[in-house]
Amino acid sequence: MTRRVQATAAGGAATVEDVKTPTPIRLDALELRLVRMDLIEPFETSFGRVSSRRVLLVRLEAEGAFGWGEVVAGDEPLYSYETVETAWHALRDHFAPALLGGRVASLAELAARLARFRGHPMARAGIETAYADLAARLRGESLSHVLGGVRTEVPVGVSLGIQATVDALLLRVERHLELGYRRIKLKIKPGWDVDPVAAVRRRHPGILLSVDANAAYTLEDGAHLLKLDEFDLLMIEQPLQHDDLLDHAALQKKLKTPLCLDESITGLRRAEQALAAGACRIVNMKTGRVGGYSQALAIHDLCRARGVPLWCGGMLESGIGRAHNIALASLVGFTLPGDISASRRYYDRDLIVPEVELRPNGAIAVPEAPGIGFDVDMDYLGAQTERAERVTPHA
Ligand code: OSB
Ligand code: MG
Repeated sequence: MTRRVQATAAGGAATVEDVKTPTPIRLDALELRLVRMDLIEPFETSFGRVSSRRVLLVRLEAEGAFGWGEVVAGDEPLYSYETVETAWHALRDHFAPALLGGRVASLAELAARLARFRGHPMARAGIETAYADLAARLRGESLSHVLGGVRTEVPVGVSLGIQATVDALLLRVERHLELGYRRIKLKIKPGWDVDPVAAVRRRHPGILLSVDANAAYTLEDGAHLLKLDEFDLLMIEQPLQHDDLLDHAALQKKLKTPLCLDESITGLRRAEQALAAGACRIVNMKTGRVGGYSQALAIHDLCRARGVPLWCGGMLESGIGRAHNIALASLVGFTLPGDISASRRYYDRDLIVPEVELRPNGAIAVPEAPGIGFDVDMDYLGAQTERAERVTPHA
């Protein structure tokens, strides 16, 4: 993996070839933890409703150092086919044995060791994110810096779930605008689309507003989706099937509003194909969905080279995944507000200290401390852990 970053925070020019540890390092152990996180209120999308979830955390140990990663898979295979259990299996039984006991010098080497395995992008990303945190800590640099980030704060928006009534939605839009969020994204599905969008747009004519269908429609609904063109939306995210490109391209031809793809962009090749086909004009980046930082950085560079707006999506992450998203969103190609909210948006208490906070200007500070830049609250983490296993090399 070779990549270029134009500017450093200091304003100079720098080239980031890869994410490297100072010297090749022996990977000693992988600790897996399933952690219970209760949401402040249920979050509903076109594919389901979640009020409590289990988060799979990965702690990679190497010669006395460690790094934290997060697997963004859910309890059920709804957003994608992965679950916390399939990721646990892939990590413990396949990825860890392929890595532990061996030395790696860079993210590219780590990715290469796993390249023969197919699929399981979220599990893969769990280990790549842990490695990047570890590498940054060993270098004594922030994760943002190691990834080639240039921003000191990242502008953010908020994703609002499907509500029982339009009034309940309007209340939540109001509340989050008051907090400073710079873009409102509404989850939509058949039966909850034009009316709530029209109501929010009527009440807030000037805001950045977008919608996300999580693949709830088909091209047959094209005429209905064209009605969304009148609301001056920033984008319509993943209206059609989760693995589709061509129907999205056909729909984009008829729509004025830019389409953004989330679920369909599963890696660099798919991103190239999506842009070549005209399937979207904006890309949502999720490190978990694309299989980790090696793919995420390559897609970032592609979008930047093509002038395609990019933003960082979210998956209801704990503070660990949230911290990774903040670091990634500090890269120059992330030109639109991300779905990276404050910890409080979803959780009463987070696994990190301090928790992620929103500035009144609707941005989140990019930490400067080494690695992800937050401490893990080991007491709370211990209290919330439902299962833990330390995987070491087979003798
Ligand atoms: O499609 O972006 C999505 C949450 C879970 C699964 C998929 C999505 C989402 C969100 C919430 O929209 C983003 C967040 O704030 O974490
Ligand atoms: Mg989405």
